[in-house]
Amino acid sequence: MLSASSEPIMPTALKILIAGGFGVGKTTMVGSVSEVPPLETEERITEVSRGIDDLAGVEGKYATTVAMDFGRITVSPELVLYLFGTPGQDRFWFMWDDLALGALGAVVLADTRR
Ligand SMILES: Nc1nc2c(ncn2[C@@H]2O[C@H](COP(=O)(O)OP(=O)(O)OP(=O)(O)O)[C@@H](O)[C@H]2O)c(=O)[nH]1
Ligand SMILES: [Mg+2]
Repeated sequence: MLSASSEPIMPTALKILIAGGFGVGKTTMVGSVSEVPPLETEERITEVSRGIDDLAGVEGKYATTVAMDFGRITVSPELVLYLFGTPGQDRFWFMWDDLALGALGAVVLADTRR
């Protein structure tokens, strides 16, 4: 992309965190709004998670994020949003601090059915 003076436009990049508890739809949201195929780190939920991760209300969910989600939205030639989705399981919450570093803001999802 070139500006009126033929100078290349370097867009301002803003980091937005997509956070929320287990299974609220963070990965689904990043994948839905991203203009590029999202980076996903989904692994199958196994029997070992029974009694630890509460699937009540999302019984069809078969995978969970084990690191992060990533997507991109170009708002204008001057502005690009980078979306970082957190893992939702309690045991991965320590990663939220690092994922939030440098973020301008966050979207916190809640599943009102649960
Ligand atoms: N009813 C309803 N279900 C949804 C919607 N979006 C996603 N889901 C379902 O809700 C579940 C959410 O799954 P994910 O997107 O993996 O949720 P997540 O927050 O990334 O989960 P973790 O990373 O494991 O914490 C899935 O079973 C989806 O099919 C929605 O808009 N409405
Ligand atoms: Mg996820």
